[in-house]
Amino acid sequence: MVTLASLGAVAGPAVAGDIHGTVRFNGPAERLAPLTVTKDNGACGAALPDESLLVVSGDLANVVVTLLGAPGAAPGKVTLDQQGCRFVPHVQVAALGSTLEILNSDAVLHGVHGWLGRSTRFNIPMPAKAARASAKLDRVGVIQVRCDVHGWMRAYLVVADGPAAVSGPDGAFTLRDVPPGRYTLTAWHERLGEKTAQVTVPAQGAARADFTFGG
Ligand SMILES: [Cu+2]
Repeated sequence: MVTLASLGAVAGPAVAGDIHGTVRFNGPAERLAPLTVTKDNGACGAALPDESLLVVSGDLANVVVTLLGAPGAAPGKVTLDQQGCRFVPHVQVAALGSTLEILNSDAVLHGVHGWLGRSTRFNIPMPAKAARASAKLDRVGVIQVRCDVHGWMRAYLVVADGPAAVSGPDGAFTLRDVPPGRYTLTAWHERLGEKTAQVTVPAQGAARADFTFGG
């Protein structure tokens, strides 16, 4: 199948630039109550942090920024671990065609269930500490990962057919090696939804795109 990504790879852009940006949250961030642990307290503790909105000094983490119409990273391997009855990392991106490796660092049973919309992409019981499993990420979209044993556990895995990045604790992200051109960027957050921005990557040098959610 001919895709934009494969065409880009064949043509080989003469030059490419990085897109840098920052994601901000405007206004006071909601103070989230800890998640109550309702079972397996020996391994999971009494409460866990709610990671669904991470704002530090106005910078918003865990926003996934994607771009269409340019080649992304080659498929590789991404890892989702379970540590203290949390998924680690909470949000990540993967190139289309990558393999997801799932680990269980806990000594309790987890049931790792990946949903793309209403359809199950993988559903893997992981009973033992250091159990390993894998799944192929062969469809684009946001996979919500839940644990069928522990209802508070959530992670998000964004499978992208193009450049993609996640904002860090400082709100910063970088999309690397984007060929010159005009693009639409999409920024997605699990609670705050989507925003788009136009960006032009010049023939020489880097481009900038900033997002603001909330307020
Ligand atoms: Cu679990």
